[in-house]
Amino acid sequence: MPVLLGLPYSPWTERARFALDHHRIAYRFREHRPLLGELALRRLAHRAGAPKPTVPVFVDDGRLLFDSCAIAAMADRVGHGPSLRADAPETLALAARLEPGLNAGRALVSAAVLADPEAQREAVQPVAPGPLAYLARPVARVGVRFLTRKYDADPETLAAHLATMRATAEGLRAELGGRTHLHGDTLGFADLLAASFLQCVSPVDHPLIPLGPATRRAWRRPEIADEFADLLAYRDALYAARPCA
Ligand SMILES: N[C@@H](CCC(=O)N[C@@H](CS)C(=O)NCC(=O)O)C(=O)O
Repeated sequence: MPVLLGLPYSPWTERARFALDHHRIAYRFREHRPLLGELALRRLAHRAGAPKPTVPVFVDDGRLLFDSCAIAAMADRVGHGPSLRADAPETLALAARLEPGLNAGRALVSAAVLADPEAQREAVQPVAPGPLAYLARPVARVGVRFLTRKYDADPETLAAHLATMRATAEGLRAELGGRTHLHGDTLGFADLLAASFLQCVSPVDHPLIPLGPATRRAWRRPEIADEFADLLAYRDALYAARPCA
């Protein structure tokens, strides 16, 4: 069976997963561990000629797909049900427009986790359960610092990141124009791209993306969450209809 290697809480992983589930493609989810899994991820990226060792990675019979948009486009080709138009030029253009907003979101989530010992405890809980999680908090800090370096997320520029997020959300609002879907009348990968960005504005409440209370706080940007409540409602409606594998 194909494997999706990813981070359950990562918006890039989740949008690929949503597309696979939409098309009812069977796969096994394997969790990537930042830092610990870096070497294995680099080896896979090297084998695939991928520009960066990132997740999600879809592994099917030795064939590797290293990008959420590529995974969604593959799902469109081989899956069941209506196409998400993942490789339509307007979808790819939106992905490029949203990426700076997502990167800014990742930088702000990382900064929030670094500032919150409880969020660090929740981050290491799966590998160090119970009281051990308190002792293992430095591991979470090392992991988050590793990711901030890897993605060049400079914590000195938090205000600029917030401005990038606000501008991205404003662009999205204009493009959505109060409708239920971005491009056309049906769900498209464009909507899943939007949802992935909005995850960093305020996280969705869905059983597939379980977040502890402190982690949930770290993912919410109180400075802009209320301002974009309309976009969050649009996102929540997409998730109310999200198929689960
Ligand atoms: N263009 C890629 C970007 C994926 C990406 O940035 N992934 C990050 C998500 S935080 C990642 O792999 N982080 C974990 C790591 O680097 O170990 C996609 O859409 O799949």
